[in-house]
Amino acid sequence: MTRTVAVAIPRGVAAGNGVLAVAAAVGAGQLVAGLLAPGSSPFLAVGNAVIRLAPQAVVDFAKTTFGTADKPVLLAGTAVILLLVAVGAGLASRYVWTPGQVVVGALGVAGIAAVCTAPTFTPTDLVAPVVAAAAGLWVFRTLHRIALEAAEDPEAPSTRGLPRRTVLLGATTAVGVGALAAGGGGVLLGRGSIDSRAAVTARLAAATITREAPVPAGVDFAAELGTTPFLTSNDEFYRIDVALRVPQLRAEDWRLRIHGMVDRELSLSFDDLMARPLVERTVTMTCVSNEIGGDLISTARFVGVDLAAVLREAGPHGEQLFSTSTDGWTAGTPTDVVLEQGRGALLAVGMNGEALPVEHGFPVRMVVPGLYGYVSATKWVTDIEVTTFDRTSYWIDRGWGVLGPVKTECRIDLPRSFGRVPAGRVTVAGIAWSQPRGISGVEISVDGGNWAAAQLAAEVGGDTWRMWRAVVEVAPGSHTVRVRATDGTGALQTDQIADVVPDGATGWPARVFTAT
Ligand SMILES: Nc1nc2c(c(=O)[nH]1)N[C@H]1C(S)=C(S)[C@@H](COP(=O)(O)O)O[C@H]1N2
Ligand SMILES: [Mo]
Repeated sequence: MTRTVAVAIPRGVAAGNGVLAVAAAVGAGQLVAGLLAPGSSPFLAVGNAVIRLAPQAVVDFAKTTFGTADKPVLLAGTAVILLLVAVGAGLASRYVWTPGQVVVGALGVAGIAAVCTAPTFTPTDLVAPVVAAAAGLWVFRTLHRIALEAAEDPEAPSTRGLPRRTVLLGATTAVGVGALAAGGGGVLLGRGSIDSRAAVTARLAAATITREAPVPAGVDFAAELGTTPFLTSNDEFYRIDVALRVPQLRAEDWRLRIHGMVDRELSLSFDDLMARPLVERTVTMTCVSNEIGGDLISTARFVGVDLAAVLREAGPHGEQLFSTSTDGWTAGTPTDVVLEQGRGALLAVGMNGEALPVEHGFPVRMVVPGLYGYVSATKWVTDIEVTTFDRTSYWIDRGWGVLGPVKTECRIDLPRSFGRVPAGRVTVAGIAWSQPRGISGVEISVDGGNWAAAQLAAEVGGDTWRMWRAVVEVAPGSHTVRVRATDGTGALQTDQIADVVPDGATGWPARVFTAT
């Protein structure tokens, strides 16, 4: 009786293939992320997702054990897990390539999922994890074929004429060197702005800043109800931009030119900006594309220079401030709004105690409370031309409204959409906003019944959102809760339903839930 023994790749080589395939994926992802957007690195995204999803106990353990090094330690932990999975993928494929390929593919999907679910996701962020997954799959498949051929007969010539063993050695070396070079290159590409950002963060920590009062207690119900926290962390802050490549600037190289219909042209360096009075302002930013119930709204403590003061020095005579970012994006802001007494527009350099994150406009962006971002919040801003409204900016050319004032709106966070809650006393909670007018009241109605006042959280100011909550009595069954807000001037939020195009959605939000 004859028996054919299947050829197996030696264990060490098989494990090495798994590691090299995953290294190639990580390296390629890092390189593309370095070129396009540092935040789209699939490795970092997986690491951040691990941190986001990790049980609180693990995060607390890391914090108390490693202090401020908790993040690098969690990332290193992610790397170790990745390494073990990679070894497993290689070992699973000693005979045929499929099992390992499935594991490498699953890692690729995890990378894509982690990038997509990052709060700062924009579609171009997809490029890096997709390239990473493709690189991993291709390298695994290729190395597997070469290794299997070499295992069959190491000395036999390959298609290229060299002994198969030599081809295997060459291929693994090439992949290893390539992965390291790509990964290292990717890290280096983002280095300039990363170093510059760290320097700005340090300068801000030492700078004299006119601070606002600390955020008072009772501004949100995050601790009790798990609802939206008053301040949004930089990682969680919504993000909108159209840049194919996130501009990676250095503060040292930055200049802002203010020109056009002005008495005196100004050209400011970053040092010029830092030499001016720095103020802190807590602002809720909103995107005009935020649907009813959407999450394109966040709040941060910005630090920067008063934009109106800078502008008055230039002596503006045109109705529009046409601002341009280094990526070519443009916005048009009404001059009178920026100059309005108490409006508080900023050339912002800091966000929640750090320099602006690269994705949020490092080193300098505009922030104008009360205007949607598309007409005011230019990131990576380097040019402001005072002009008329004849010149049209990026989103105006695409059919959006010219003025862009924020509309009074609210959102229901609790109960969760189509959530199930025990019948009886049910907590309804959410957010309302109407920058810069503020919120003076929120009412809720269950199943079309009377409107009842919700309890408002402590108020910070007109430029920020305000949290609200209410308790309602409901019988078992399906219910609809509806909410409406009143702004600081006493005007009730409109019930007219409007689409986000051209100047912001309106309508009273409703939510259906089931009491059991
Ligand atoms: N350079 C640049 N700045 C930009 C944009 C952009 O696409 N490019 N988008 C604007 C829009 S539409 C909004 S809502 C805000 C979002 O700012 P954020 O990404 O920091 O949340 O930035 C504004 N500034
Ligand atoms: Mo926006």
